[in-house]
This record gives sequence, structure tokens and C-alpha cells, in this order.
Amino acid sequence: SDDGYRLWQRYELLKDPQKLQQYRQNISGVLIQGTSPTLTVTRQELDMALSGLLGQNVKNQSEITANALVLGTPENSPLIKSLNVTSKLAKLGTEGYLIETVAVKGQKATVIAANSDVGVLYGTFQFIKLLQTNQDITRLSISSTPKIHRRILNHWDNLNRTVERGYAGFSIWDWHKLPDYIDQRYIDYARANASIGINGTVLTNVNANALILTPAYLVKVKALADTFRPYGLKVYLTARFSAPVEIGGLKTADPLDEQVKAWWKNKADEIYTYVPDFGGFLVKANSEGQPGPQNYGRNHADGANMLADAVADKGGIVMWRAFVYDNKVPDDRAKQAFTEFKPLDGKFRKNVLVQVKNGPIDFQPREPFHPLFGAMPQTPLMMEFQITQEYLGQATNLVYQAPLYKETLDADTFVKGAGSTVAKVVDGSLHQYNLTGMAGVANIGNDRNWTGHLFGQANWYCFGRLAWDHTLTSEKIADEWLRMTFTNETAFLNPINKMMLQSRETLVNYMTPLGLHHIMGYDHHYGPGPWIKDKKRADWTSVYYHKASPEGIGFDRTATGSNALAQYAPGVQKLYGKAETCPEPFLLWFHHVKWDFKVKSGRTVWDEICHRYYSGAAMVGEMRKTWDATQSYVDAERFNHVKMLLLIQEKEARWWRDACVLYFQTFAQRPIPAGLEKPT
Ligand code: GCW
Repeated sequence: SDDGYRLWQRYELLKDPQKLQQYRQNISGVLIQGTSPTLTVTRQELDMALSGLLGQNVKNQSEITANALVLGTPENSPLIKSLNVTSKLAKLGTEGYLIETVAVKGQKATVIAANSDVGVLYGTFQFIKLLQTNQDITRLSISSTPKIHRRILNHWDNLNRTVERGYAGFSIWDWHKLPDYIDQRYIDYARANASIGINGTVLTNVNANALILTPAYLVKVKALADTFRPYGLKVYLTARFSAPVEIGGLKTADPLDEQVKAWWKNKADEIYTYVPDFGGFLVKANSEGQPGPQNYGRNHADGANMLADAVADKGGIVMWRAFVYDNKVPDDRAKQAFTEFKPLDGKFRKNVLVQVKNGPIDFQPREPFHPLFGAMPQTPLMMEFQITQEYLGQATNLVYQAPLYKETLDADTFVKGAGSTVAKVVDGSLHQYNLTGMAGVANIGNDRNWTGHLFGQANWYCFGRLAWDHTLTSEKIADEWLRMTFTNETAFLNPINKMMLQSRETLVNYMTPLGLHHIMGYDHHYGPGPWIKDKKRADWTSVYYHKASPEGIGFDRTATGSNALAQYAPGVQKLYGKAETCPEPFLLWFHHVKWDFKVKSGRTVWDEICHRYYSGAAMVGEMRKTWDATQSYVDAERFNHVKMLLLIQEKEARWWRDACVLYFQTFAQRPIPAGLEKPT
């Protein structure tokens, strides 16, 4: 059966006869000098890939011959050291690699070289990708180095194997059978991550359980860390702030208390005895009921620094989340993180990153970038994207998220003049951060295909690729993924790539057009619920966000409203400040406008809302047709899987359309524009 388990690492015999011949000719043998665990898995991966893709075993050799593939580092390979690549390597850092066609002792060879073994592994995956995507390999000159240091998946996985906001089955961590049973999935997970440059994984939910820090679990964490290590994948854990009380027997978790500090230091030391290269802690504190330093009258820096000190001597880091809000704070929820964190700039230890969601509310289909980006020049800010589709139709909707990630990364903060993009904040180039990071909340579970929706794999894939190089285009990344996942046939690639690129805008149109946000069903966030109100928390309810009334709709975040806009640099304020000139995607995010307000199309905002809902739902119908036309290029199992899900997506898009149009109509009191089909 072909259920998608192999992700983009399918390694099937290549179909293009010319390319096959070229590859067979140019890869006559493999020469790896060095025997580290990383080089061993590199060799295994090459064996698997070459025998599968080329349909023949490529021999391992110890002497150079014509058309050999030579892999290694100057340190472990005298051959690599003797080549003329050392000056190039010097610029590539620890994880970068180069792939070059060179002459080695008079013989033409392909070299994959790096400064570290894991760099060689990354280069090997890139080389395998060249074959999978049918590239010419006769004259290669490629080099690549990651723009961001910490490229990390965040699993919101609980110890009972449920996954918060997970839609692909249960957690892949089988705590019950660990540490003795090493599921093949752990290895395949590490391979997949290494193939896209992901170098860290937080195993546990940010809504944390302190038990993960106890020996019974640490021995299991060690087993996972040992499995992942050859692939360059570091393990991190979430730290429950009240752990000293819950598992340590202390009376307090006050970060300034000496006993508490000592407890965490000992705990960190203990963790390092299990996992000597433990990455550090991710912490959600004083948000949505989680404990934190504010319970003791301390601030986020006090909390983060206490934990940072506990791991500093071992090279550990703390990723302290800025996703904080409290409905007891009467202010606009979009403002709270900035209000709490901005004054703390410069107060954090050197090994702390503040991890900020891409937008100021919560992983909506579209949000403006978070105002903290650019506002904390002395504090490395780490990007947090959500790969799992909590608010994006979960695992029944096909939504390719690279355009969403890129939109945030390419957004201009204007903090050092035009061109001060969010990407430059995150990669450290704008404020010279010495630590940089990007996190993605994983969409992985124990479903056979890992991500529930097959196209969810593309979101895992594009997150890794963008964390490595945020200048890649969404189209290029989709092209790579489609070729490796399905086929190199252009008659398949062209329409499906286009469908992927449009999918996010389509979803925005049928869910939250024109800057609407957080109008999903209460708590589960599945399906429409713009009518939600009167719950205990105003900031969890839709009416708080859309503010529809008989005269108009939208959240005024200018000076006449919550003034959240003032948290951005003047350049951004200028861009979004006036309803008449505000880019339409953010109109109702920043402005409350009358129902008859005219938008760029010449329609009233009411008519435009209707048009968006209708065209969004109609686009899903187009997606179905596009997919149906590709049947001959895709195996039956995966074809039908996507086909059935697209049918569900179309129903859901209509559900969104009808629910939202009819609900908002109760305020607008205007007809649905002529020409649009009646809601069914
Ligand atoms: O998106 C919201 C989710 C919560 C989540 C929280 C967070 C882990 O609805 O389930 O909790 O954000 O990011 O902390």
C-alpha cells in the first residue's frame, strides 16, 4: 500500500531514462572516510537512496576512482583536506556544506564536504534531493549554510499520548515502551527532520507536566536523544514552572528563592547526566492559567534567567514564550505580550531567546506580524509558527502554509528604516543577535502518513526549508516537495503547485476575509462560530474580535480604538493607519468600518465580505477539479485520500460561507449581492 509513510523520502526507481543514465555514470562508488555515528547513518541513507533511485547498488570504496562520490570533513578525511575547498568551507560554519564537481588525483569526482559530520549529512540529503528532483549533476557547485541556528519542532505532546491541537492521531512518543523499544518511527522522524535541516525537537507540550523531569521519564528521553543524535537533532523539554513544588517538595517556585534556584540547577545537572547535549528548556508561563514568575510578583526575565543560569554552564538555552495574555487585563489581547515584554529588553541572560508567535493574537489564517519583532534589539527573538492547522481547518483542509510564513518573514518592521524585515530580526542580522531560532508547532502524530492530511507533510517540509533559508520562495519549496512526494511530471507539477500556492488565500477568503479573525468554533476552533459570546473569557469569544453591529464591522486598533497600532514603528502605523489606505487583507484587523464603506473593488465592505466567502468556497470546487485531473500521476491510495479530503473541505468551506454570511447579515441588514448563489 502507498499510504504516505515515506514522506518525501520515497527513493523509487527514477523514471527519466536520460537522467538515470547520467546519475549511474556519475556515481560509480562512494568514498567516506570516517566512521562516526553521523557518517554511518549518512552512508546508510546513501545506500538506501542510491539503490532505490538508481536501481543498483553503488559500492563502497576506499580509493579514489573516476566518478566517485567523496564525502567528509577536512578533519576526518585526508582526501577532502587535500582538495582545494578549505577556504570555501571556512565560510560555511558548522552546519553548512558544499557539493562540487572536482578533480581528485586527476579523476573527476563529486565532493560533499562540510566542517562537521552533520554538515556532511545535510549535504548528502541535498545531493539525494538533486536526484529525486531530476537535476543535472554533471557540473555541480553548490554551497549552503543555514541562516538561523536553532530550527526546532515544538511538539504539544502530552505524556498520555494525546496531542494538544494535534489532528494526526496520537503522539509518536510511545512513553510506555520506551526506553527499551526504539520504534522505527523515531529513526524515520530523525531522517525526515535532518533532510530539511531541522536540528532540534521539544518533545513535550508547553502546557507542561512536571513528571517529564523525573528519572522515570528522563531515561526515556535519553533513549530518544540517543536515537536522534546521529542525525544532528537535539532534544529539548518544556519546563513546568511549578515543578519545584510539584515534584521537588518545595513550598514555592519563586525564581528568586535560593532553594528554588538550587533545585533547578540540580535538576538541570541531572538531565545532563542522561542527555549530555540536552538543548534546554521551552517555557510557557503566566499564560492561559500556566504557573509562572508572576505568581510570586516576579517578571518574565526573573523566571527565564533563573532557568537560564541552571543550564548555562552546559551550553543550554531557554526559550521563553511571549504568548501571554489574561482576560483579567481589560486591554486588547493583541497588545498584552508587547506590554509585558518590551520593558524587559536587555534584562535577559545571553542564553535566553524570547519565542514570539508570528502574529499578536493566535495563529490565525492571517495576522499582521507581531509588534515585538523589531522592538527588542537587545533580546534575541525566536519565531514561532504553527505547522499544525489549529485554526486552518485542522487536518481536513489542504492549506500550504509557506505563503503564510513568508508573508510574516517578509513583512517590514521599519524599525531601522525600510527593509527591516521580520526575517532580518529573526536571523539576527538586524540587531546582531548571537542566538537565533525558529520554532514550528508540529503537525505530526502516529497516523500512517504522519500528518493526517498528506499535504500537511508539505507544511512540515516548508517549515524546515524556511528555517534553513527564509529567502526560498514558496513556489520553489512546493516544487521540491511535489517532485519528491509524487512525480517529476510537469503536467502534474504545474497545476498542483499553483493549487498549493493559492490554497492559503482561498482559506482566508472562506474563513476570515479582509482581516477578520478568531471567529472559529469555541475552544476546539473547528468550523465557524462568529456568534460566540457570553463565555467567561471575552478574549476567547468571536464577538470580541469582529465587533459587528448594525452600523459596521471590524476591530478599531487605531488611536480611536485600542491603539494596538501604536506598538509598531511609524512606518507601519502609516501603512495601516487609515481605513481608506490600509491594505485590504488587514482592513478589519485595524479598523471598524461602516457596512457601506467602499473597498478597492468599488464594492461596499458588506458586498465584499459576501464576495470573498463565496469565491473562497467556489475555489475549493476548483481545487477538486484540479486534483481530479491528476489521477493518472498518483497511486490510487494517495489519490483517493486527497480526493475525499477535498470533498470534506468543500463542505466545510460552504459551511463557513453560509454561517458567516448569514450571521453578519443579521447586523448588516442588506441583501446578499446579486449574482452570488443563495446559501444552501
Ligand atoms: O493556540 C492556542 C491554543 C492552545 C495552546 C496555546 C499556546 C498549548 O489554542 O491550545 O496551548 O495557544 O500556544 O500556548
